[in-house]
Amino acid sequence: MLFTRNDFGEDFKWGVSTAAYQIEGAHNADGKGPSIWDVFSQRKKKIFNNHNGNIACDYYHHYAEDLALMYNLNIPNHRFSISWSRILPNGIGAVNYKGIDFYNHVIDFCLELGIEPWITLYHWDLPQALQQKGGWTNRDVVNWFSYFVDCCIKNFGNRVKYWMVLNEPMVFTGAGYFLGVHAPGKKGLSNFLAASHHAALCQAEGGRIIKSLRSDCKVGTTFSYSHIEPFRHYDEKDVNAAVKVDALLNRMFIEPLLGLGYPTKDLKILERIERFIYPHDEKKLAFEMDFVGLQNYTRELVSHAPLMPFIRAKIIKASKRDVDRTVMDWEVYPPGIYEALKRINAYDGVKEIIVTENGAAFEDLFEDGILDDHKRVKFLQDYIAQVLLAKRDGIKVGGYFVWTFFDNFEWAEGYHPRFGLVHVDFATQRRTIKNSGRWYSVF
Ligand code: IFM
Repeated sequence: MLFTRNDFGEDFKWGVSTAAYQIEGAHNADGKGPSIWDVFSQRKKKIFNNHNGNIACDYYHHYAEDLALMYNLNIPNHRFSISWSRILPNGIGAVNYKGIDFYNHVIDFCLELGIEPWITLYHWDLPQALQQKGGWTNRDVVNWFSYFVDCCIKNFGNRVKYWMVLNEPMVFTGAGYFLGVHAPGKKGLSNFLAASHHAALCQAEGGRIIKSLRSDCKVGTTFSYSHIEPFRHYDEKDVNAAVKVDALLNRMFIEPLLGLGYPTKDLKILERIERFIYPHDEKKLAFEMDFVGLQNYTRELVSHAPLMPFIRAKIIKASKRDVDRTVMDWEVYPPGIYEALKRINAYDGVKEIIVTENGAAFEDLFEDGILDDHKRVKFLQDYIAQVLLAKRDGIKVGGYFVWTFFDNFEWAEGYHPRFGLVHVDFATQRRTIKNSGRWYSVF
């Protein structure tokens, strides 16, 4: 290994990321209302082996031991999300003070241990009560979300400095409202475009609300972002297909935020979003964030696909190519994170980039009580080396968070993919530090 944490400088933020539904469990405890994931995961055949997040890592009851473990692993920053329906069971209206207490305990204990809390406001678990009114496809979501943001900042903003508005809007709108493979399981272009426009409005409005209530907070929002290449560089059709997929997967949410509007020139079908746009929306979509969260795992190769509806392009899976890949069938491609950082850095208006997620799921095996996850160690070393290269090349990258602290509920894939630095035995809730966790704590 050719670097240590010191090479990144004292101000560089090292951390781990998690999300409420993936770890907390206690799905109906102490007045929590149901979220779209509570409901979706009860539907048959939606999730690998019909798993659900009812118990997950039971972090709701184990957070103190888990944060102590994080402290022992020398992890100074913890990114986590707030379950909207835990603090507002109906999405708006009455506050559940037991839910507020839970996050107060988590925040206070983090601070006591010297761990900086970084909060994501929305990591995919919309209150079911709001889904019954159309969820993200209903423009009222901008008001509902504003109410939630206001409630979070008023309760926690005095102790939490770092806030992220949304987690990967392209994934929750694409998988949840176009493909129907994530909650709430809706499909179709109209649902997707409506949900996307409202999410884009919320990402900017959320930023404005945070800053207006606490000008001392640092505000960002996160984007999934994969380096994209044509499958055959010499084939003009593949080159054009790659441009379209890049517009959809990488540019659709960051560009309106930066005041550039939706990338309709490179993906004509996006013009249909216009029917959800009201006068003056373009201005409302823009907001100057203090930082942008990059969530990068892989690169995508794209080929022309004349039969693919709307986009005429498809992603060639890693398993169809002769490349190293993870349990998610994502190619291991460390230079991709450098390319993603470089590209985001090139936008005017991006002040700082934090890698808010990067990591890998591999088959983890115990041998004599030791979990030697050498593939994950190498993955992290190779990706972090690229982050260092980017920093040395003048790219404004200010932090790196591993996805994720401990094995947890991986959405439609259930508990099968394990991304953690810490192994969780879901039958006993026993935590075991993997070699990657040991490495991350000392390098
Ligand atoms: O588990 C997810 C997380 O919730 C969002 N980003 C990608 C991770 C791995 O799939």
